[in-house]
Amino acid sequence: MKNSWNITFSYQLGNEHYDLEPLTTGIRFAEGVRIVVEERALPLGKRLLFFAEPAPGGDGLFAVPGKVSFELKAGGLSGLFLNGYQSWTESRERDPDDIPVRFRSIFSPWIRHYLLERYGDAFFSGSSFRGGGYHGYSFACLKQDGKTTLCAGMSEKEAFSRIEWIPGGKEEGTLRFSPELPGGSIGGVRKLLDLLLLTGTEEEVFDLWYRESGGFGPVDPPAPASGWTSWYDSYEKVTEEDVLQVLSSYRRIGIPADFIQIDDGWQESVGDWLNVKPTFPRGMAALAEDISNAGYRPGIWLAPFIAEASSRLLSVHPEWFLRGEDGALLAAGNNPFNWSGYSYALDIYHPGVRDYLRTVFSTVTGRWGYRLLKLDFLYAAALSPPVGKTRGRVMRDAMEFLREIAGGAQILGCGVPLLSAAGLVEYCRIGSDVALKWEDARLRAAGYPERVSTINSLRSTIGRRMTDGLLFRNDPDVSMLRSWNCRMTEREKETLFLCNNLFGTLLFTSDDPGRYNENELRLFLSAYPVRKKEHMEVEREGERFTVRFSIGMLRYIAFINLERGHHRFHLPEGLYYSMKESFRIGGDFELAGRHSACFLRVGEEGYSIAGSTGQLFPGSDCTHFSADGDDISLALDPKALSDGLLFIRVPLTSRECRVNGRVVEIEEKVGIRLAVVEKPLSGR
Ligand code: 9PG
Repeated sequence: MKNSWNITFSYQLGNEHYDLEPLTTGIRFAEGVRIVVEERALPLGKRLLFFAEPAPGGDGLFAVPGKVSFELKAGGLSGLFLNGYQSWTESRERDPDDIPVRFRSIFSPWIRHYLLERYGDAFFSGSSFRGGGYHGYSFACLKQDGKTTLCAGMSEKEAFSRIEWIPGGKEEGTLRFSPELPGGSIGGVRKLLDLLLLTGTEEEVFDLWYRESGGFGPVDPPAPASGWTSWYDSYEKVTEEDVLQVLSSYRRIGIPADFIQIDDGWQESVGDWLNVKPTFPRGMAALAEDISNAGYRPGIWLAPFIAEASSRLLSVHPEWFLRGEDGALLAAGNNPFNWSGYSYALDIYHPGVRDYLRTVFSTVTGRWGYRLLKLDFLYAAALSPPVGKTRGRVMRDAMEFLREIAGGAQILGCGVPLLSAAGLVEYCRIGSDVALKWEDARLRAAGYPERVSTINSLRSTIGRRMTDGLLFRNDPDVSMLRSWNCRMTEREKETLFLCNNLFGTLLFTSDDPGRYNENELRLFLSAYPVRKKEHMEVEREGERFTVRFSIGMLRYIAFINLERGHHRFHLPEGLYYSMKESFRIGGDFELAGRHSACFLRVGEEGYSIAGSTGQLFPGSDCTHFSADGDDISLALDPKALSDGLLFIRVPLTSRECRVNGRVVEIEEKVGIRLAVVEKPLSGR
C-alpha cells in the first residue's frame, strides 16, 4: 500500500456547521470561505500548509470551533513512534497493531484521588477512561522498508498538534495530525496547519526538520555533560550534609563531572523559594560557593509554576493562581508522599507572578550563585489556557519567560512538552523518572503514561534519542549503580547505565561514588570521558534493540534486551572488544532478560585501536591516533579515569613498534597481532 494523504476541514458560519470533502493541493471556495492547500517540495519530501480566509462577498468572518486535520494513510509499517505530551509521557516505537491501554477505569477512584490525569494530556484531551487509543503530539515517525517517515509540526510554538494513530489492519492505518485551533472568529488569511512530511534515514529527516525550522530557538545545545543530583537517593529528605558528603567524594576521586545539583527538598514549601529549610543551616549561597570552589557548577531545583497547598504564597496571593470554571483553584497534582498534598498552578500572565519569579530567579542565580536551574512541573502553566490562546502558545510563552529571567544560568527543563522547550533550554528531560525498581506493577496496570518507573524511562530514552542535539541535549534521567537503597538487579542497573550513556547526553547519578565498592566504582568511571555518539542506527524487534554508532573514528555495536526473557543476538563477522568479555569474534550470542552489551568493532587492516580496558565504550579514551609505519602516536583524553591496557592492532608483518617514541612489544592474540600499551601513557 502506497502512502496517500488529504486534509479535512470543518468550520462554522453563524449557526451552520460545514464539513468539507477531503482536500489535496489547490485552492477551493466553499460556503463563506476560501481555502488553500500549498505543497512545497523539499529534498526528502514536502512541507504542507493550509490557509483559510473569509470568501469575498460574505460577511467577512467565520468561526473555527471546527477542526483541521491532515490524514496520512500508510501500509507496510514495521514500527510507529508518537511523541508523548510532556517529558514524562511514555514515548516509544511500537508495532502498528500494539495499542497501549491508558487509564483503566477500574483504577479510576485511585487515579482521581492522586489526580494522575493532570500530569499528562488526559485532563484535557478527553481520552481518559475511554480506551485512550494511541496518540501523541508534535512529531511522529513511521518505519517502512527500513526508512523513516517523519511527520512534524512546523508551528508548535503557536499551537500543539495532536497526532493519532487509527489502526486499519495489521500493518496499515491512518495517522491523523490535528493542530489546536485558536478559537474565536477569523477575519483575514490564517495559517491553520503547517507540517513536514519527510522520508529518509532517521538522521537525514531529523536534520532536515532542524534546518527547515531555522534551528528551534536562541540556545545552541552544549556538549555532553555529567553530574550528580540529590533526588534519587535522598529524595525530599536531602540535607546540606548529604550534598557536602557527595561533594567531598567527587573531589577525592577526582571525578571530572560538570554539575552538582540540589533537587526538591531544600525549600520550606514548593512555591516559597526564598524560604530555605533548616536542614540547609548555612543557606543556599554558602553551599553553591562550596560546589563552585570544588570545580563544579552548582545546580538547584525549582518548580516555578506551582505552589503547594501549605505554601505561604497561596495563602498570601490566592489571586495569582489559575482557577477552573467553578472558580476553584486548579490543582496540578496531589502528592502526599513528598509534599503536603495538592499543588496548584500559577497564572503565568499575572504581573504579580512574573515579578515574584523574577525576584526568585535573580536571587537564586545572582545572590546565591546557582548556574544550572532544573525547572520542573512546567506543564502546569498550560493547564487552562485563557480564552483566545492555544495551549501551545501559553506553554511557549511560559518557556520564553523562564529563559528571559534565567539570565546566563543554564536550564534543565522537566515535566514540559518538548517543542515548547526546544531551543530555550540547554537540557531537557525526555522520559519519566526512574524508580528504585524496574517497574511499578500497579501504576502500569492503571495505564499511567507518566509513571515513575525505570523501564518507562528507558523506553523514552531510546524512543526520543533523535531530539538530542536538535531541540536541546537529552536528559535521560539518572543511572544507579549502587548496592544500597536500590532494588534493581545488576543486569537492570547495567542496562540503565549503558542506555543512558548511549542515548543521553546529560549523565546524572544520585549515588555517592565514595560509597561504591570496587566493581561499582570501576563501572562508574568507565563512562569517562563522556563523548558524543554519532551516526546512530537503531533496529528494533519487539523490545530488543541492535544499535550501531560511532565515537570519532571508532565503530560500535550494542545490543539491548529490555524484555523479560533471554534472546539470541547476532554479531556480524569480524573481531570485537567489549569491557566485560575482552576480545570475541562475530557470531550468535545470548543475552539474558533486561541485559545489554556493547562492542567495539576492531578495524580490519593496518593499524587501529582494538580496545581498552575499563571503558564502557572501549577505545573511546583515546582521542588521537595516527601511525607512520611502526611509529604510532597516541593521546588519551585527560578525563579518562581508568588505568589498565590499550590495544592496538598492527599488521601481520610488524615485529616491533613505537608508541609516542617508546618501544612496545607485539603480542599474538586472538589470531591477530597487537601492541599492548599501559595506561596512563608515559611520554605524554
Ligand atoms: C522532585 C522530582 C524530581 C524528578 C522530577 C519530578 O506524580 N508524578 O507523576 C511525578 C512524576 C515525576 C516526578 C514527581 C511526580 O518527579 O522528574 O526528577 O525532580 O520531581 O519532586
